[in-house]
Amino acid sequence: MDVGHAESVGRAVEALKRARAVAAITGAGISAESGVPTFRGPDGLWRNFRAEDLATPEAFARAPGLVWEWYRWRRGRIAGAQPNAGHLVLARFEDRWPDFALLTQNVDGLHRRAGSRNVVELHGSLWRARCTAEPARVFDEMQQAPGTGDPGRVPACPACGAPLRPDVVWFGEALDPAAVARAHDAVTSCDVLLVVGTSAIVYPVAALPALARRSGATIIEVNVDRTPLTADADIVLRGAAGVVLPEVERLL
Ligand code: BJW
Repeated sequence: MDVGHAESVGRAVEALKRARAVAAITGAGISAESGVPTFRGPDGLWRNFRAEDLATPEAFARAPGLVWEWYRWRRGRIAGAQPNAGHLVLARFEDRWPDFALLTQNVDGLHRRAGSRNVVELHGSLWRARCTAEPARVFDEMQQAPGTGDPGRVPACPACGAPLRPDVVWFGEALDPAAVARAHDAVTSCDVLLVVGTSAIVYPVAALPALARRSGATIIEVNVDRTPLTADADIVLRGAAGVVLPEVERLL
């Protein structure tokens, strides 16, 4: 460990030891070490697929079969993935801080599989489908909605027959207001906000660290690269989440 990094880890540990309330925002980078592709960056999904063709309501209206195929392919990759050391540390943080809030942009479900219970899935979940005619009709884990795993099929709502769609948030769509309200509560009431493995460019989540900072929180960024947040973070821990988070936990 280089001296600068060791010093930053030490500062992060001190801030966390003093904190009464802690929250974390995570992005695709935390699942990268589990083998789940990120969106941006050299091997990111958006290098091979266009967001406009797959992750917008217009794309689904144009080609629902293609969009379902893409989500089935991603579910296949994620089904074989395991939570990594980074997910596990954040799951254990719930025991250390009873109000620990985990705000994730990820739709892969790996935080829950790692044991986190207080998870706000701000961009939805790959493992749920919902009715396009009645959005309140959500089918958990695909079990209650037959056909969501069948290749080449646009599954139908078992209640009304309308097409089902993945229960995720696409570009141009509003996030669930209840989830956003929980995220706002968490970032405005925490003493420390960890921002882990996100490019910090997709709104409205990208606005949360600034809100936390205005509310007095210390911002700790964990990322392998610089992001637009880096300059405004109080402490930057440069490295892989699955390495850095266990380093921090060991010293707590
Ligand atoms: C590691 C690592 C390791 C790698 N360890 N680190 C204001 C300003 C500008 C634009 C907008 C704005 N408000 C809204 C917009 C438009 C848009 C937006 O933000 N666009 C930007 C791109 C500019 N936002 C929206 O459209 C949102 N909706 C909205 O605002 O609605 C308003 C509205 C109100 C009322 C009515 C109607 C509308 C919705 C955004 C939805 C995003 N959806 C996606 C797809 C989800 C479903 C799916 O998975 O298929 O969410 S896009 C994609 O990006 C996905 C992610 O959750 C999200 C963020 O990506 P993330 O997690 O940061 O991943 P990467 O790949 O970008 O970064 C990985 C990072 O990890 C990198 O930094 C690496 O360095 C790092 N890393 N390995 C640590 N081992």
